[in-house]
Amino acid sequence: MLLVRRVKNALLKCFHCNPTVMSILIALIILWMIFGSEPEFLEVTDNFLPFSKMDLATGRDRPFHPNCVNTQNYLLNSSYTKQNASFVMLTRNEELKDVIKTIHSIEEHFNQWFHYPYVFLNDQPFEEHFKAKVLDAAMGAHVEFGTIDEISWNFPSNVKDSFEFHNAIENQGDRSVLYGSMESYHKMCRFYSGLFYKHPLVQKFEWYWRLEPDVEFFCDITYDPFWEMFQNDKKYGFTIMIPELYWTVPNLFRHTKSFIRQEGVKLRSLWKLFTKDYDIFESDDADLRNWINSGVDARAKVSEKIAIEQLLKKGAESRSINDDKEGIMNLIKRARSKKHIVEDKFFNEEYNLCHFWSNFEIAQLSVFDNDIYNSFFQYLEKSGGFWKERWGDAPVHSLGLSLTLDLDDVHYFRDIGYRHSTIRHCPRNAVGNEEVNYAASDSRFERNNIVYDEGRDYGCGCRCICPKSKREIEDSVGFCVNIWFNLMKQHRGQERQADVLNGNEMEKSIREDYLKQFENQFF
Ligand SMILES: Nc1nc2c(ncn2[C@@H]2O[C@H](COP(=O)(O)OP(=O)(O)OP(=O)(O)O)[C@@H](O)[C@H]2O)c(=O)[nH]1
Ligand SMILES: *[C@@H]1O[C@H](CO)[C@@H](O)[C@H](O)[C@H]1NC(C)=O
Ligand SMILES: *[C@@H]1O[C@H](CO)[C@@H](O)[C@H](O)[C@H]1NC(C)=O
Ligand SMILES: [Mg+2]
Repeated sequence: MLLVRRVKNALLKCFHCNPTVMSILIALIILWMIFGSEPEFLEVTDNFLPFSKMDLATGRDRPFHPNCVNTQNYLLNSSYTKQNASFVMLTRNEELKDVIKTIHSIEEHFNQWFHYPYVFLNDQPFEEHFKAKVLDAAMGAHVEFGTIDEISWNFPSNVKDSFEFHNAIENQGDRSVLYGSMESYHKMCRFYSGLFYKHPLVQKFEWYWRLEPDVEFFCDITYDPFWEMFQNDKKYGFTIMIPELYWTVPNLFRHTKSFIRQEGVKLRSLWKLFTKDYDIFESDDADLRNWINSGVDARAKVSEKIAIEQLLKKGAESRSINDDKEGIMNLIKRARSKKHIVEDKFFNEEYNLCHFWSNFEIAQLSVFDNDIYNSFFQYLEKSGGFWKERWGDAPVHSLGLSLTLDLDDVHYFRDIGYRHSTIRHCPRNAVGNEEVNYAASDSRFERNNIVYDEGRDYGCGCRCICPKSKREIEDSVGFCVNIWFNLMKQHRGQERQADVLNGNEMEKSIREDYLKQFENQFF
């Protein structure tokens, strides 16, 4: 409430108002702060329906099957071929309980029918007890346990013993960057960013499905996602896409752009998903030039400037500010707003912070194990961002993938209900999904008297049981899904160019309108 007090003091100084007017104003300001301001990424959509109730299927990407599949028949289809694939999980001995939870969930909802093998990786050797319990839970699926060598796990020796290294990690703790002060977390992100796919046990396969301890699957996956991806020319699949916390990656995009320039990389259409096209705003006002990124921003920001300008002018003339709530609101809004990532605004591009949430991934190893991605990782490693900042493997993967993949190479597994930590995606069931019988492969997976959520329009889930308590990520942080959907609705290659806006003209016309509106009030 410091802000309120500051505004109040400022107002008292500027305008000699009486306390009643002041109280009303303060009350309005508080109401506005509670109801009027949602962080940008929480705005769901300007569409009428929440995303979770919309049909997001497009000609370019849709769930592989609109409904549950009869898995017994599916497996008998003579064209079906089991893929060269495995699950991959990095974990620690002490996470055994959570590892078992994950295995139970994926076995029950998918692997009881498909029997894909597992690869477990650790920077320490796995204990015998851990191995025995995991083998038991995996129900006969093949399991491999691997240790990660020191070179792959640790930072290079010239880095890891340096003062700068320890200082940087400590400093991120002081600044409360999420997980920034945990050295092991930095190692984990670096390993997943550029090294997991080099591990000899992972290299034995063409495809992988990444798992983590304590994740949960809510729906049955009654077909083979590897096979369907192969059949449909998809190379990378995700189930949750969200924006990254800005302070974990302030320089990631800048380094990515330098890499692109240095190597002369030809960007692919997936790049569009992660970069904000913004319009070029030409104006004599340097502040406006820095604040404005698009035509949509422009009108709002210019109006805001004019409202503030008029407010201050009236203050100077000692007139009543009673009728100028708009000016006050704008003054506060400007004081509260965060500057855009100006450093990243070169070549008309800015990272929108969206990324595929990489704790779930189904992909071909070659999307990472190729010359471009490998040298991208080496370049990032040299920049020091894995320790100077706390780059997550998710934004690194996403930006790196867009150097080699097109939008059409990526698949949204919207039908896979999934939870990791407190974030979850759970689709509405497909209409008629209960008509396809569930057939357990083993008595451990028998189900009795389970009532599944009713099928709904545009539902794509198979026998999902969605927890009621938590919010659907498509609706609570739908900003990235919206960008995905809008791109996938377009035809291949149909891309928008930056517009050049005449800021001075716009300002002049908005000012005229604004003044006219006041004249109308007075007469
Ligand atoms: N072997 C090993 N595995 C690790 C280490 N740090 C993280 N991991 C694994 O890497 C994955 C992600 O790490 P977490 O620390 O859980 O990160 P997170 O899931 O983003 O964060 P939480 O929401 O706090 O769980 C998990 O599968 C961990 O088991 C480590 O030092 N050694
Ligand atoms: C077998 O699979 C092919 C390709 O996936 C599909 O086109 C065909 O309809 C399937 N056949 C049956 C009987 O389901
Ligand atoms: C699976 O893929 C790996 C990596 O490409 C290869 O070395 C291996 O021979 C393949 N295995 C099978 C059974 O095709
Ligand atoms: Mg975790």
